[in-house]
Amino acid sequence: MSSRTPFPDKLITLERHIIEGEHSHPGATGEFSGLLHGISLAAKLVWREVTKAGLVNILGKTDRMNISGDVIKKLDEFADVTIYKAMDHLGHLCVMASEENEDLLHIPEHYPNGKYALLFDPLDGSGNIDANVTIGTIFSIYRRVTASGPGKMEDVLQPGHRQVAAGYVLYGSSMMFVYSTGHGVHGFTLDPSVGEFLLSHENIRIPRKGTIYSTNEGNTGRWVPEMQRYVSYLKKEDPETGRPYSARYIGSLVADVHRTMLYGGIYFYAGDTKNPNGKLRLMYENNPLAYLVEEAGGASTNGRIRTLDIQPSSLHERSPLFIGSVDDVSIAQEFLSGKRV
Ligand code: AHM
Ligand code: MG
Repeated sequence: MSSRTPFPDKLITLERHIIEGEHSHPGATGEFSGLLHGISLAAKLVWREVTKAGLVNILGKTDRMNISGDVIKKLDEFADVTIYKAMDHLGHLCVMASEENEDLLHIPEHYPNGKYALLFDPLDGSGNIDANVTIGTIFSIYRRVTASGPGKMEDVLQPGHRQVAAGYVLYGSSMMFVYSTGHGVHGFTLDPSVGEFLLSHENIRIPRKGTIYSTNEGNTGRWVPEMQRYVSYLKKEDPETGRPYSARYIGSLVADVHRTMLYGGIYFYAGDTKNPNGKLRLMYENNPLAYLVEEAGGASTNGRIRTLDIQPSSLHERSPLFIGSVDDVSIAQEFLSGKRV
């Protein structure tokens, strides 16, 4: 073949990566490829709306509130419905649940039920939409525990360590699809000229210790003294680096955790005197991101136990989150438990 071939040697599309990953598992049915392909298609449709949001005035608030009491913006609603519709007929899912809906989302009766359950946060960080800041979609996949028919609550309310895949899509300066099926974390960047996600970040590994912390420090006054001592520690000169940690906070969890995974450090949203469980949702945010960060060699805890070991009791429960480099999460835990002061 000519050395001037226009086809690069190592052009790995998301689809090829998923299919090749499946082929390495004897007995794989191809359902996973179908599922992840459905999510990537939905994400491209969401991205199309996100990029033209400012132009067509799709922004603006609807009258509805979501279950957590936030006003839902139209783009959230669009993402929510688009993902549901892209996935409801594939035959791989028995049930879905979304951060924007109080109850389970069932598969329409005229479509078959499959063996997986999908949970998603359709548009994380949506408070940032108007400022053109990176937002994203987060997803989490479980194998059903009930035998057949429409999925039930127990298919969804499983601890995070039972996830069989998780990922997120970033709508930022470029669009990225990051996922894991338990064999490393892989990132793909959309080439808009051909409409394909191309492998750009193979086997992401989070540094063992970082130099950045990411949190909404405006909440300091509501934190317990252990938390306040921890953040004072982060601001002291680190003898190893000769400087304190740097603070970075986008306010889109998905983007803050993406940066943390690439550069190392820690993201946290602690509980406080007003909201003892913090703000983030275990099933739609903490669990999928904890699964990915652990797969990348990092750690995640609620301050007491590993995020992925929390037994959920309701769809929309909130939980504190400390996530990132292994050493940084363990230092945080030492402060929270009072071992370090
Ligand atoms: P949401 O946008 O899906 O409602 O998610 C909650 C968001 C996270 O993306 C982000 O980390 C957090 O809320 C920011 O909260 P705060 O404004 O309190 O810092
Ligand atoms: Mg969110």
